[in-house]
Amino acid sequence: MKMQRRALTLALLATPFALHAAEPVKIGFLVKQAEEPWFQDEWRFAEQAAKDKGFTLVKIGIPNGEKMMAAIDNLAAQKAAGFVICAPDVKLGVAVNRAAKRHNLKVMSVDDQLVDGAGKPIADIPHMGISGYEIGKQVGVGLLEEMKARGWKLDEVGVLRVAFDQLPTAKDRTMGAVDALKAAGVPVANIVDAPQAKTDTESAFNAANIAFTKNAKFKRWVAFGLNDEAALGAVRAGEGRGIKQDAMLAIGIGGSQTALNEFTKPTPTAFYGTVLISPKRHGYETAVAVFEWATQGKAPPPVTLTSGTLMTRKNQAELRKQMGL
Ligand code: FCA
Repeated sequence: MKMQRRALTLALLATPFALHAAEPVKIGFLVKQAEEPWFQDEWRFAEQAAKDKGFTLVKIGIPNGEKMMAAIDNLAAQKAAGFVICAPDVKLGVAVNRAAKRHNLKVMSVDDQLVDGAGKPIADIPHMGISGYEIGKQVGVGLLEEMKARGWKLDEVGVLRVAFDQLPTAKDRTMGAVDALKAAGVPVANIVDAPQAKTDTESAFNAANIAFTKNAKFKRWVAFGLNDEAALGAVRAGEGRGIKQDAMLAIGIGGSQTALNEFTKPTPTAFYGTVLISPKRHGYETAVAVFEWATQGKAPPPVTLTSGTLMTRKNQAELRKQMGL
């Protein structure tokens, strides 16, 4: 009797372990723009998390709503336990939440917080993003300092805001920069909005070109947008019109390869700096959070906002090292 019970106990103990060993937990990581270096970096750190914690990461690019829904179904078919998502449109929030619940998948958003039909953040989807407004202010302050160093008069400089206002974090970021510039005395009349159709370099380039054409009276410019690609598009558009490094200054947000490529060019371009944010935290921590939520029932905090630091050619190597990048 005693022996039998012991055998039974051993068998019970062994079963879950055997199942676990045979099939590692799968966690999805869905991003809207897989070709963008920032998202490549997030994936890289999420892979690191998967290796460290012993789960399998399933990476899927979701450039539109249709691909996004197909990806969620695909994860369910693969028996994934949950996923991290940066959706192609934050207004798809309700659809994401419904699909996740239907398939019993844990879901957490990264970078872009999902909203409901009324534009309100969906409270039961945990989120990790950047503190957009604060980081935007850092962009503005960085521009002000360099304008001062160059002896530019605030009222003679055009301010190009590459805008993507349908994405709340993009609006927060760029308005933070605008507010910092306004607070320092930049005239409101000098601020030019350049709405971009998508959040990539080409769209920013097109938007900036139109804005430069319409505002030829400004001989000097500062520019920014929601990310490095937006700032870079403005820089390239300026170069095309003869507004070069001595007449233009741009600061991006990100600090991934898009920015590093500019910094390693032998001659400085108008891409003066970027606010470095952490793809390591966003990739690694969100993947671990969903894994632990699915396997241990430990729900992630509702909202985590990460900070940034101004990075230029001068401090890039040191700063990236400090952040473990
Ligand atoms: C958004 C942007 C990305 C990146 C990320 C942190 O998703 O589109 O470029 O800045 O936030």
